[in-house]
Amino acid sequence: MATLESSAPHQAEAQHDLAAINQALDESLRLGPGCPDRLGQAMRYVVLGPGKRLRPRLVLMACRACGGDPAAALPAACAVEMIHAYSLAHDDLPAMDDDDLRRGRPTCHIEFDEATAILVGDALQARAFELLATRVAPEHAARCCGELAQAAGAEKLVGGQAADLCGAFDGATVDDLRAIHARKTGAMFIVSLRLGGILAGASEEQLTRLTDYARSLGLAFQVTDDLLDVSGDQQSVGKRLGKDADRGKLTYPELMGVDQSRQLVVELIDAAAAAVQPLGDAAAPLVELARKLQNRDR
Ligand code: GRG
Repeated sequence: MATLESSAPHQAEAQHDLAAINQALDESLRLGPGCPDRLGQAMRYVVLGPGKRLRPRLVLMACRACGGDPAAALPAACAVEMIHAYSLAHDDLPAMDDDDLRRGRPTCHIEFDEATAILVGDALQARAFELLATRVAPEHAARCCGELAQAAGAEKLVGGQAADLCGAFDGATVDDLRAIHARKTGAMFIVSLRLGGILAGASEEQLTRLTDYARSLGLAFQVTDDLLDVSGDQQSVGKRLGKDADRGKLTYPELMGVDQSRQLVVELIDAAAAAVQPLGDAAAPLVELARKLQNRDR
């Protein structure tokens, strides 16, 4: 079974990053006395649950790839994970995907209640921007806030979710699906890489390379997400397609078939690797992570 954990030679670095991210998330969610206990507990439940921390890891890796100090990027790493975690908690709500399980545990509105799950999202968004505004180097703070706001806003994450929920997919093409996922999934990958680069003082050319990497990686991630749900036998394909069809959702395997979807992942991972190759040895962990994503099982 393949996970996204790194193997040698970058395993120690990956484990160090993961531990640093988890500790920073924990510390940044110790909220003051004004925060009601139940709200604080729910925020911690949503963020500190057993996620892969892929986006915050990408922040640190991009920072290192551009010669920066990853410790200085930790607040940005926490900020993107908080936005991601809020989006999952809201996506799980009855008004959206109506899911009972997330990260192997009851979703926030099941464990707590719907109003709390909504407020958790509101509070996590605010906390994410507070971290960026107050904890990263002042000369980069405004740009980081602006880029994260763009990625999380109506033209990207929220817009992609809204388009997905519309479900007017009769006659939709792979390009239509890509356009939704570029907003719903891709934008948060792109901003993760860009924040890491910005905090390392990366050049515009380096930022463009990180952006190209993230665009391909984000799409590959989405296609593998669809493929994970259909891996196994045709019966499970039918189940997943039936479920998504009920919800008016489209998947890559449904539109292109399983084999072509797998081929698309291979091409996207190659494109991601090629985008950061010119950054040299420092970008090797990004290439390694992309290759692992190709074979991920969760
Ligand atoms: C509610 C504004 C709003 C947006 C929701 C991200 C999203 C938009 C919905 C999630 C639906 C989904 C399952 C998309 C597939 C790709 C994806 C984002 C999977 C979850 O990300 P992981 O696998 O999760 O990185 P962990 O739990 O590991 O952090």
